[in-house]
Amino acid sequence: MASTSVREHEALELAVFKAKGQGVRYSIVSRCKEHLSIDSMSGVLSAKNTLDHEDFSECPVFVIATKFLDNKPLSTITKILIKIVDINDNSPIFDQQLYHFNITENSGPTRIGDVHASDADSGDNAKLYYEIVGGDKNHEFMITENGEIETIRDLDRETQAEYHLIVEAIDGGKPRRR
Ligand SMILES: [Ca+2]
Ligand SMILES: [Ca+2]
Ligand SMILES: [Ca+2]
Repeated sequence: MASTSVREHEALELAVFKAKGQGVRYSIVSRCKEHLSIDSMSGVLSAKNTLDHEDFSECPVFVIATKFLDNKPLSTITKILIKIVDINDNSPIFDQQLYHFNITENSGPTRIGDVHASDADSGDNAKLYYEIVGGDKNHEFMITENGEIETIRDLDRETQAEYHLIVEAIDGGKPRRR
């Protein structure tokens, strides 16, 4: 099957279909039909900017060419596969806005809890990294690539009883989104 690719959300001419004969009209059948258009006269197939990789990563399209001979329709069908290339158009979103964790003082390096974000894109555009960007001025905490927050050393309740850490999730796209 012929195939072509297009970046999501980009209006673009994809292909031109030409069937033999006079007065041929073109139409398409596809599950992403509303995000495509075909010029019934010229056979030019285009993507609309609504084509969304997060809905369809690829999309088979049947192109039907029809002409009339003695008032009888004659049709021929050809197929093209449209691959929709992901762009980094979604930022990571945390499952919760606020996480609460408790920890006992003087417990040494300890895992205190997990945070988790998700990203609607694919591949590197959805690969997430976590960073503590605030609330840790004495560098007492770290976060792993899986979002596990750990203490690096003993915490002392009498010195500080509560921490408000700010964690950011960053994806691996270009440019990266947070
Ligand atoms: Ca999208
Ligand atoms: Ca992303
Ligand atoms: Ca995307």
